[in-house]
Amino acid sequence: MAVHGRPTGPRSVSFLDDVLAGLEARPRAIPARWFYDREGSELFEAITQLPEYYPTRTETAILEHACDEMAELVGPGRAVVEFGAGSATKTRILLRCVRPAAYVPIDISGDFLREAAAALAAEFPDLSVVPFEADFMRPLTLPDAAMRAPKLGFFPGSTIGNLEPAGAVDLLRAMRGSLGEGAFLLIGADRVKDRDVLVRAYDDAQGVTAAFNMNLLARINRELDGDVSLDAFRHRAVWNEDAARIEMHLEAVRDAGFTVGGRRFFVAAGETIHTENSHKYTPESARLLLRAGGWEPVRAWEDARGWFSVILAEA
Ligand code: AVJ
Repeated sequence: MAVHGRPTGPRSVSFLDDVLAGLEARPRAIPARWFYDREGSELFEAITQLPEYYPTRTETAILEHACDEMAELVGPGRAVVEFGAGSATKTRILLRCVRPAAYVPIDISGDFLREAAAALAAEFPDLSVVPFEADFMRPLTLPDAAMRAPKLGFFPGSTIGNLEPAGAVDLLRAMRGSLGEGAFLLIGADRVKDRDVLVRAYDDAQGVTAAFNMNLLARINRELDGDVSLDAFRHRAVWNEDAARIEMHLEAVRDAGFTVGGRRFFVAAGETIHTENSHKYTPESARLLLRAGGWEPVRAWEDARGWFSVILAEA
């Protein structure tokens, strides 16, 4: 499989733009953020329950285990700013320990965000919950209500791993800018480990991850007036050793011609559409990445197998 980067430049705003540009590019690649429509979010939720998908349960256990120590290191009265609002269980663990003054979940999906925020506000009556609908991949100004307290950024799930190093550094710097002086960042980083463990986590026996990947094609058909034959493609998960990342691709099992948004495309048998990178880190590479992004690591926690880590860093 080719090793490649994506051209940099302004982030396109629409699903259609990203799909058309991605199908035209060589190698073909569509940004992973488009996985998460309602079906995709449900499939991801199912992935987190799979026996092979260790990250969610491992990170949750680390948080449960280290939460009091984390709270002690960051101190009381902070505003917890979560980048993404999809980690209900982990958020609750953190909020119970840290007892912050405010909780600011940031997500581009406003409906989901407001639902999640309302549920949390009901459970934590003393907490000021301030949902903020925004694309956190861009620099942002936090809502006034959260501006007074010092911040604790929370970015679990190793979602940082979806970005290539340059993009990850940009995001960390943007977070540093929005969280301000004296901020902490608590971030999940999945570890480099045995290749078979990694591949199985992204190519499970029940085919849930395959369905998650294939849903991107189904979504293209649903939303972009596409006529892609789903049976012309199959899910592939490969470990790219040089880049230290799992790549997901949709591979054409036969020549496939289709129309999307009125444009005609042809994918030859064996060609792939690259749909996701999930970078994995060593303790050293994670530290280096954080420092390049303007954050000084303070402490790191890991599970007994060293499969996942949660790192606390300081602005
Ligand atoms: C939500 C980006 C952390 O990379 O492990 C799970 C997404 N993709 N299975 C990951 C995902 C395939 C997940 N992140």
